[in-house]
Amino acid sequence: MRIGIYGGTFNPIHMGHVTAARAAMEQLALDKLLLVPASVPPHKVLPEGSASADQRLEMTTLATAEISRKAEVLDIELKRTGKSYTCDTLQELRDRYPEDELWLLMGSDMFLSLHTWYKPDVILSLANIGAFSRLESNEDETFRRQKRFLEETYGARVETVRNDDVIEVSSTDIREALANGAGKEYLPEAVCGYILRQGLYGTHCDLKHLTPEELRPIALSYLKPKRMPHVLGTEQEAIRLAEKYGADVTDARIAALLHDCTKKLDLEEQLALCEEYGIELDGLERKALKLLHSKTGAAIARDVFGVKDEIYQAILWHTTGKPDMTLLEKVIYLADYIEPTRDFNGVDRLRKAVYEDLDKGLLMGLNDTIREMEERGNPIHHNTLEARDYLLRNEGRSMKTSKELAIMAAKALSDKKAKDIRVLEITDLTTLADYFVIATGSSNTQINALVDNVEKELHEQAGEEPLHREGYRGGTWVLLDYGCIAVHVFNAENRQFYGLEHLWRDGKQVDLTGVLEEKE
Ligand code: DGI
Ligand code: FE
Ligand code: FE
Repeated sequence: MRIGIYGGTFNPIHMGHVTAARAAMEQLALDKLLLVPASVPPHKVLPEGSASADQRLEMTTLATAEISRKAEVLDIELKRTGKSYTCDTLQELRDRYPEDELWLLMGSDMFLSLHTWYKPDVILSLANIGAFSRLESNEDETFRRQKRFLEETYGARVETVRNDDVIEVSSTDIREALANGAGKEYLPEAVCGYILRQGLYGTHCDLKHLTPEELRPIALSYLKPKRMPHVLGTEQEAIRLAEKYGADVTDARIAALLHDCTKKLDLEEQLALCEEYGIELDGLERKALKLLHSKTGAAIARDVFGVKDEIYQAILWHTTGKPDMTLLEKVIYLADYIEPTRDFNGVDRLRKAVYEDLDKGLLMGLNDTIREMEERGNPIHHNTLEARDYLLRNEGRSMKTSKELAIMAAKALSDKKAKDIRVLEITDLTTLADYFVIATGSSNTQINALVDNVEKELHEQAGEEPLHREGYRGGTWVLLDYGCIAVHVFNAENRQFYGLEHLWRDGKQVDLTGVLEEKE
């Protein structure tokens, strides 16, 4: 592996570093780039508003989003006590990567003075050098002379990295500009957001009244770099959905930008936030890390960014959903689910459904989540189930005709091996029901199992619940009444005795051939 090592104070890391790092990765064909923030000597008094070591580490991590997925941040120099020498860092990395090529990256000033560093011979025996060149003609000559000198004196291997996109700016310039309300264009987006939210380098930002454009960099600064495309994708999808279905686009964007703002926190940190914000948790939530970030994220959105209640709720319910969701809640739940970077199996089917009918898409999304949780053996949160059941109840009723329900019931009976299944249409004969579904079970146990299965299938497929269920004559006749259909299951003797089919002989018998598999 070819590993680049790029050290610096990174106070703050800026686009000059980013373009240099990109050029090095490409021209040296690096497989990995390690960014190593340097420790600042303790005797150096830092001006007020300076970044702490942890803050520089965090900003450097955020900047990798604009460098490469192969870029990582190492805190070895920050962790070390006392003065950090490059040769020590390289030795540590050599121990960690004994088989790999190490490439120490540096700017031209550093490169031209490399022979004056502490133990240059050790440095040059441990690593090759990637020196950034600015392509100025007079520099070229000094560069070549230094390269030859290092090669001849230390047997060094030196490559020049041409940085054509060079950005001539120093961290000092940027700190000064930031204090005067400028300089943002020199910073990676999330780094800028981090500085503003932490009020570093003399910046001031009112977090409570941000437009989506102002919020975006700040929202990104809460994320791991690999999650940033997801949140940006969710914002774009939320805009499209809000426009199509008439939700407030600004609210949707703000909710989307903040919806996963606590996603990177671990269980301990999540629980600490729950404590801080007085968030009550049930048993499942206390153990399921993934269910906590929507609650803590909503709390941060309200507390830090002062979002209105509609946005708070949309973030709060974005992971599980809940019964009777608002338009904005549905938009955020689904934007999160189908945004452009999602690529799970079935995502296109779900996207199509969401743009055909928001509730149809919501039902499909909830069902997909439930199925996935079942397959993985994860417990399903009651809000997820209730969200699904609510939609089934409200949609199922208007979507399924009583005939479809009757046939669904007949199938449920047939699946459990009921005998002699009949469906009678009695719409015109009585207001009792539209259809009777009649079947025979061989024992009380089977009769109950048959009725249980009808109840289960109509619940799951149509969200229908019986108005009542009654057992007569010691369970030899059970009636399940759905209002529009009534399901009767008898034993053979009682079926004959009551003769419902005879009583309702003016009803039309529904042809079940092709609907039920013929069973003896
Ligand atoms: O935060 P994202 O990854 O963008 O998406 P999300 O907030 O919808 O979270 C998805 C995760 O949440 C997914 O890994 C499954 C989990 N989840 C969603 N509903 C339930 C659930 N986990 C359990 N145990 N039970 C649920 O009902
Ligand atoms: Fe989430
Ligand atoms: Fe998300």
